[in-house]
Amino acid sequence: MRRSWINDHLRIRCGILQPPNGERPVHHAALLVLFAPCLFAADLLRNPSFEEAKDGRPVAWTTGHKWFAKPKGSGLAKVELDTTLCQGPGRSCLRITGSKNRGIAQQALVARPEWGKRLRLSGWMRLQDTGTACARIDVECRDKAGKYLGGFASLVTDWRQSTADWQRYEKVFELPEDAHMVRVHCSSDRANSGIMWFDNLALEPVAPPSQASSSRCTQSHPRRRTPHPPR
Ligand SMILES: [Ca+2]
Repeated sequence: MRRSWINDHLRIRCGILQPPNGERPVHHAALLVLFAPCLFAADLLRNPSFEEAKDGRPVAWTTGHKWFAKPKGSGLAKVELDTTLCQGPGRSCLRITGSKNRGIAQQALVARPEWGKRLRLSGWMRLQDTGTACARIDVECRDKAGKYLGGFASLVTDWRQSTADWQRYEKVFELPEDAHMVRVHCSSDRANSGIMWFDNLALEPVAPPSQASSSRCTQSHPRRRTPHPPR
């Protein structure tokens, strides 16, 4: 039934079917490209493309995590919205600008049974003059008691690239059984004085291996430890 509705919806969007309420069909193929992924994927993240802002800050993402400052006393890199460029459609992305320090933005989610245990993390990153520092997108989990369970997915840029255009990274991973709090970080992994950009993240449930038609894992380089607060 659902598949039939989706097929009809797409065919109306393409102008193949007439909509039942007399609404004019939309003929732009670009709209199909824009809307089709929304029909098949459910991003668990809020504001994954950094298009929602309040008081100039990205909605649903927190910054100012002083525990992340390294080296000690160096403060945090500036984490802000960049409205001068973005990856793909949209008008903004997340930017971390270092000043001999590193920075982080974080979003916390409470795990829900309907997600299942198999998830896909993906996102785009871009670099400018970051030296050997890497941009990262990480997932870490805690149980109900707040016990740290570890890092479970890390998307990391190549440390040999100091400047690089937008590149997409993706990894499929399993949530631990006791996962309750799931935190997603965008961060710079070490002190640098360059700029890192992040855009169009996604954290999506995927079917178990037996049902998945494709569950490729690419560009995953968990070279360094997932960042987490000192205990
Ligand atoms: Ca964006």
